Amino acid sequence: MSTATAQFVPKDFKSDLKPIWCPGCGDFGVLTALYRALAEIGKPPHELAFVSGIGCSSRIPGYATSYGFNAVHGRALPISLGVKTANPDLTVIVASGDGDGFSIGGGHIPHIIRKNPDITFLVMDNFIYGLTKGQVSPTSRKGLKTVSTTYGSMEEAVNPLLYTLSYGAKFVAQGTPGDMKGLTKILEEAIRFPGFSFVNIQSPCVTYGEERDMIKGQKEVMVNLEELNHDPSDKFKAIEIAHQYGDKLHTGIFYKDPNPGPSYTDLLKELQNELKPKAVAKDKILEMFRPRLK
Ligand SMILES: Cc1ncc(C[n+]2csc(CCOP(=O)(O)OP(=O)(O)O)c2C)c(N)n1
Ligand code: SF4
Ligand SMILES: [Mg+2]
Repeated sequence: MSTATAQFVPKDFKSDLKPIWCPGCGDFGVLTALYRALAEIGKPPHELAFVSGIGCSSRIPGYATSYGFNAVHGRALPISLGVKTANPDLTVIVASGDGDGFSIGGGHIPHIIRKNPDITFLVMDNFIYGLTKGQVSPTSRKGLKTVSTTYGSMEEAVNPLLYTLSYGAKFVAQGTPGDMKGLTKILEEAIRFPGFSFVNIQSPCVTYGEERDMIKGQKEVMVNLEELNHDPSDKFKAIEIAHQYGDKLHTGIFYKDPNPGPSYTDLLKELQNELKPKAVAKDKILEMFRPRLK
């Protein structure tokens, strides 16, 4: 699937800023996989934009050589839509966390999915609020004791795979830095997908996470979807497998629409081209307002 050019190497996408994540944080692996995937894709850094919210995972735009916007908590998706609309030729990648993406930012998910812009949404799912020192997150398992749930969480966890699949996302995948080769391949395919793509990345928080979610624990429950002979065009099977989120760690592409059709970005371009001949020339715009200014 790769159309790699020899033009770029992973370090071309690395910024001069040194990550300040805790040693061993899963986000280091995610960042490396991203650099590798971007080198494979071969688009130059000035044609890329990273957008994020707030969280450890949301630091990614600072660590990439590209356009970047470290925005406010939970608002990466609408801001990324603005970026993509202003410049549809940019490859836009959103870096988010389980808190940023599914808690404060959760309300944006159904709407970005139904719009289907050509944007890639990456969630570093570590089942916890890392940056703010270990509070319960929407993907934390019921019963988890944290600084904010002293007696154990009493809520059911959000299932990011089921959530996005049932809202109609056309590309849904899951990866982990515990399988770097697999994660790089998934990221490459997600970025190349011509529409909204979502990748849930189980990226361990080594400081506040549970032992079972560290790479060693992940390996005990990791199942490769390709080895299961899962057909990524089978949405119903994808939904069935997604129910095992939290118990098993399935890696690979759950669902990829074989006929994705035009994205919101394509439709906007089409409309703009159609309206262009009727558009008022820039130097005539003031004339339109003058009668009202009198
Ligand atoms: C409006 C607002 N509310 C709360 C916060 C505090 N806050 C910053 S990051 C964060 C959660 C981060 O968790 P997650 O998105 O899972 O990222 P992680 O650090 O785990 O990668 C919270 C609650 C904030 N910055 N802004
Ligand atoms: S607190 Fe957790 S998520 Fe944040 S940098 Fe440290 S290990 Fe990573
Ligand atoms: Mg988190």
